[in-house]
Amino acid sequence: EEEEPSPHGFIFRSKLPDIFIPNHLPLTDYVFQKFSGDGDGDSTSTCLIDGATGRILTYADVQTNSRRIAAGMHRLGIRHGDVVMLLLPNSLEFALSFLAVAYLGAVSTTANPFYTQPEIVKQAKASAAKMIITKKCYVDKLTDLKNDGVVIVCVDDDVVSSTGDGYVSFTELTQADETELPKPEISPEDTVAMPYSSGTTGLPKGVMITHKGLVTSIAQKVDGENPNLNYTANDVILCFLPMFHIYALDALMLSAMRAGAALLIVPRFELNLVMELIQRYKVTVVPVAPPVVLAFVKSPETERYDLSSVRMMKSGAATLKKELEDAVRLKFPNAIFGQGYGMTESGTVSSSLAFAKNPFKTKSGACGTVIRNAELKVVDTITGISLPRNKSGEICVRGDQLMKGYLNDPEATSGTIDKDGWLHTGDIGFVDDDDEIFIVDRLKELIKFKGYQVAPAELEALLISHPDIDDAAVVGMKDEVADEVPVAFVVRSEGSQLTEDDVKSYVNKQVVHYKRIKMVFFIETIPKAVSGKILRKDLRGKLETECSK
Ligand code: 4UU
Repeated sequence: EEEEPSPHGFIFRSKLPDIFIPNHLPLTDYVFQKFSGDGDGDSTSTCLIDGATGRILTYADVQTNSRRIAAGMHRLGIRHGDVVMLLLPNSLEFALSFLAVAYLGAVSTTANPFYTQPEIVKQAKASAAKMIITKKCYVDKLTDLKNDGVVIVCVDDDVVSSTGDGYVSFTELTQADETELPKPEISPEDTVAMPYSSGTTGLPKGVMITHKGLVTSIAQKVDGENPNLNYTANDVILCFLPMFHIYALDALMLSAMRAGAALLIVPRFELNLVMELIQRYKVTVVPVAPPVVLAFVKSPETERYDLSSVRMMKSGAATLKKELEDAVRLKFPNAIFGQGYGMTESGTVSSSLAFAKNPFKTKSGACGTVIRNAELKVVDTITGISLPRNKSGEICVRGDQLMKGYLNDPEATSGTIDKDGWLHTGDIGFVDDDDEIFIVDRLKELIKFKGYQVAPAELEALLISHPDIDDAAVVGMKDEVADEVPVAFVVRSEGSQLTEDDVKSYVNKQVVHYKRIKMVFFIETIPKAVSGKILRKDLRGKLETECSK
């Protein structure tokens, strides 16, 4: 039976009813609402556990500490609207610093601490960061920024302040007096988080996520009588996914806090350590990305640990093969498994209703159902007309959870969010008869290595900067473990003897490990449309023929 589109076309909504979302509140007021005034939260309950040291912070501790840090940042000159870069691995300090910045009405720009110096400098300059919170082992990459007047704070430096080397100790912030914290007038439209993402095209850009956007995104998952993602005060949520990325920041850290759950923070994914922690802390929720699912499935050691406490396992950030999903279910017999699908620019787009308090039956391979208080449509990539169920097209999403825009880039913003408020994800998928979303392809140029973003344009710019390279293009090649790896097509300048190894070593030392080029193909010309756009489909096609040789 054919469905009739509304006058606005086919629009999909959650099966869960819309709820009231208090997105007029500043982020920290909303996140800790249960722990203020007549809220029913228990401030002595565990908020954060440091998996590395076993240190525990209660909800009261987290609020006090982050307000002190905010007062300390204020004393060092950070004001409403200023940008602070968090260059930290997953840690208590990451969480506290993020909240401190939010209390001030300032903006956290988050970055991978493994970034190379040029990658960090680019983001710090583009975002006009005034302060960087980091660890001593990374300060060598920050010398130029420090010389330019950026305040560098080290979380593991116990020497209090400016003892000659010019770095500030984090203890100077944590020992500040929280009664000195000013009460800035925070507007719901103020940016609070600014991760970098390349979106559908081009170089990484600052994604301006507002208080209203984040509050909405969190509420869409964990609020309401029947929350879509049923985190409770009894949950211990494992966090090894990187906190600088929107998935962990929004769907783990802040959502856990809103629900009053405990977040067990792990600096990085190490399978046996993670299983040991699950057993020791009786972890109930394990958010993962596909490569982690693969690690669990392949490990013969899962049986050595008691993983029976896990009741929920959610995968996101990249495509998960159905066979892998089916295989991991067997290893976590007490866990509901499902996916979430999201994007830096949009927060969570969809989440499995298997995680709802009153769950729905769901299918393996689905990425969930569109989040509540939002709209989703699937549009024909050529005509832009919205499509009915079971027809593939570009997924578009609308709602208060979307980013405000890209920093200083109105063109990229209007190329992503159209005049009617629809964000075009650059993902190809469809909605089935049960409202479940399936992602089948990617329209945008983004490459995802184990769920990490690799922007082809960034690597192409580096390649073209080589004197022996006339032109270049980078595309993703399918890979068993990483899902996709970046490979380059290179046009050598006339007479050049440049080798594959030359190209790789030139680029790879300038970028973080997952952006490293894995293969180089020398060609005569890069196929381009008349507009100058690289015809990536043609190159991917070439790859298939090259690799089957
Ligand atoms: C196939 O990866 C993310 C965000 C993930 C996320 C966020 C909140 C997951 C669950 C959640 O609750 O962001 P980015 O910006 O790094 O990458 C976005 C892109 C998507 O456009 C899509 O191409 O990553 C891909 N992607 C997925 N692909 C994300 N999730 C999925 C998925 N299946 N489940």
